[in-house]
Amino acid sequence: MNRKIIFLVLCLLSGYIAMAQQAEVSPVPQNMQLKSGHLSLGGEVQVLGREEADSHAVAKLDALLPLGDGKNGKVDIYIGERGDKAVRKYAQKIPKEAEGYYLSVDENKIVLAGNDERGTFYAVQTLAQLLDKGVLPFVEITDYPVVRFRGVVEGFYGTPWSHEARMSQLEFYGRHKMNTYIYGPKDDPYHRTPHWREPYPEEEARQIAELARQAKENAVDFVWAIHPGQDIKWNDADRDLLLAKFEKMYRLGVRSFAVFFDDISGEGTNPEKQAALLNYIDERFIQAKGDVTPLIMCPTIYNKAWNGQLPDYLPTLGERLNPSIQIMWTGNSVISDITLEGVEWVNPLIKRKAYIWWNYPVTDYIRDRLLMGRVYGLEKEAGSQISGFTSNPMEHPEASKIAIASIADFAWNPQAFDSEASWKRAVRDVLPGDADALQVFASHNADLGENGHGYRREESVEIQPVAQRYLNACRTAGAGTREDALLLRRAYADMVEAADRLLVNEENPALIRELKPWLLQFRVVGVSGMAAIDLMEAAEKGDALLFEKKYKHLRALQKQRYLINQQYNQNPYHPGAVSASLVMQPLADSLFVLATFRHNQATGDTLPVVLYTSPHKAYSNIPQCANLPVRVKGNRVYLSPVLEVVHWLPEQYLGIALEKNASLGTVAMDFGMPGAEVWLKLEVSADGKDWQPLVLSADGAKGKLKADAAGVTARYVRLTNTGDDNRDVRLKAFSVYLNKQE
Ligand code: BEU
Repeated sequence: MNRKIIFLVLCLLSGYIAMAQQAEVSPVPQNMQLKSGHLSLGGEVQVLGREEADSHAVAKLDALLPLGDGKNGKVDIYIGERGDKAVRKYAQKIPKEAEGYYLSVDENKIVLAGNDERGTFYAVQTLAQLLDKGVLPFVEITDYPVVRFRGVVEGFYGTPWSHEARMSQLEFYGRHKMNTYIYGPKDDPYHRTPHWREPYPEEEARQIAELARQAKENAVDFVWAIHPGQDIKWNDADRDLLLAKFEKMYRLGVRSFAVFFDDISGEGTNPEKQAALLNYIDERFIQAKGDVTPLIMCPTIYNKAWNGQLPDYLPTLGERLNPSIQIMWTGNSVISDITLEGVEWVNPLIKRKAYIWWNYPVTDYIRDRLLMGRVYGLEKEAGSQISGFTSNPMEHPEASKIAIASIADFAWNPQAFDSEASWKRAVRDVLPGDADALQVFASHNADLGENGHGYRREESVEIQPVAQRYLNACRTAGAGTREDALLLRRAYADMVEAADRLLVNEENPALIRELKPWLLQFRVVGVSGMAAIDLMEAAEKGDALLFEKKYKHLRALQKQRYLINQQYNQNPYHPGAVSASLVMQPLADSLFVLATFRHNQATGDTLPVVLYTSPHKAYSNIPQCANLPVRVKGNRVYLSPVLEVVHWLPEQYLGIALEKNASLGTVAMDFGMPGAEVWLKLEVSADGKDWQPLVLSADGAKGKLKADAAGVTARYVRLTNTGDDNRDVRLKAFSVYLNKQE
């Protein structure tokens, strides 16, 4: 072969490879064959079938296409659903699965053929991803989703998403081939007790109608959920009020409905009554309307760990609920991975495939955190054994999109799901211009820290082995290697750079607003890390002047961290913003402690090594409460509240173990029920062995409790269920006020 020919072949090949690399489609199609060659859409484009095809798909297609100038020849686009005239010729190629589609691009035509309307819409979405500056690769795709219902359940406690955020989410779901958005924010009073029986005020009603329209345009079912269980009366009056509310929502344009019975106690938990009500709604409303999608319900026992509390509950639902009603399920526990073993356990009990309510990336039980890491812990094999997969997100809608995009990828094609690649693609999708900076931030803001559910995530994965090695070396040999110090310095510097860039990013202002407290904290951790390595090296060299300078800097940075925590994100549950808390922040703290200790030993100085963290622990043998973080605000030491109902068995106790004996003030508690002082006993102890009772009394009419512990010095404070009954309570508050004199 002469040189010219080789050069030509190489050019063609590299052009083809470049095109093939660009032709990345997410979710990954079931079958995609890229061919050599490409089609330029610069010329005249004729769309055939637009009258019969799904109107939303046609609208998206029109928005996509440049108007032809006739220069590049003619391209025909055939669009439509199975049976439509324009695509009849391709009937054999269209997959039979719901929402499936066939797409092909060749020299002079494009085929977008759906098995149904959503299929056509998704064919256009795929086309949009393939299209790069008016050029398409030659390709043939047959594609369909494995999980039937894919999307998001806005089901968290805390500030509900804004209307604008929801509008943006619905467009995002359409692009990512998600077909479901379930509206169920716990803090919307018209969704839940106390106002579920009442219609929405005018403005909220208008917004819901707008969301229903936006959902339709983006091929998403807008599912409106009601949460009546905490105060429902099992009578005709409440049943009719619930139906009347559904009817009102129907008139606003809602065509999909759900009823939630999660996190309730008392009468409402009765499975026979729940099933009877749901079947009634199903028959009289859902099926009777004719244009409403299958009813969805969230059970009271929504995870395997709770099955023992009411063993008849799930089989009763399985037996009695009409087969078309979907049953939601969070997995083996409230917050858990989704495994094949787990869904194979529940499916026979409920006599249908579970509809997953995945509690990720929700942060309502750890509100000082962001979960921006990669999505993992979803077993591919579970995909075909579930009917739906919805993600419960963070109250930060833009930041949640990173996890949501990966969940869309998993649910569409679990076998092809590549967690790492999907994560990086999602980061690029959310912030293309500063994706590298956001990737750095996301990789260090992923773990949940200690929490009541015990769920954890990997964080700072690439640098973690270096951090570990460096710290070990400092501990054992007094110093780490230069190479490791350099790698760590670079990683901390990357954090600072990423924070600086993101803080002034203007590409996605909504995202930056959400991230701001964590970006500020992230930056401080980055600077602290670099200063901590300097401090360690100063201690190693015995350079007292440099040590003192760096020590002061680190103390100032620790104070900044503390102040950000006191100033930003001041929710009443878990105030503040914690960042890079699994690897990078603990490394900076450990180096600070180690270096200061060494310096003090060598010089006889007594520089304090106190960190601004809570040294106190939960003290409980109730499984739901044993790992609760203990927080400090001023002189108040308190347990993180629990969102779920807490099942408190006789003789089980709940309390706080202080770091050391302290002089106490008052103890204040709230279990969301009156009369708890009758079956509870409050005690304090200095050593955890000898206990002294305190007088417990009701604090006002609302079920709060208090005890005066002035003059008592103790380390342990506990409350025990002294009755014979299991108690279902809400752990809203358990606070020990320390004596201000201390
Ligand atoms: C996540 O903290 C979370 C857990 C549950 N208590 C609630 N219900 C279900 O998971 C079914 C959910 O609303 C809440 O966001």
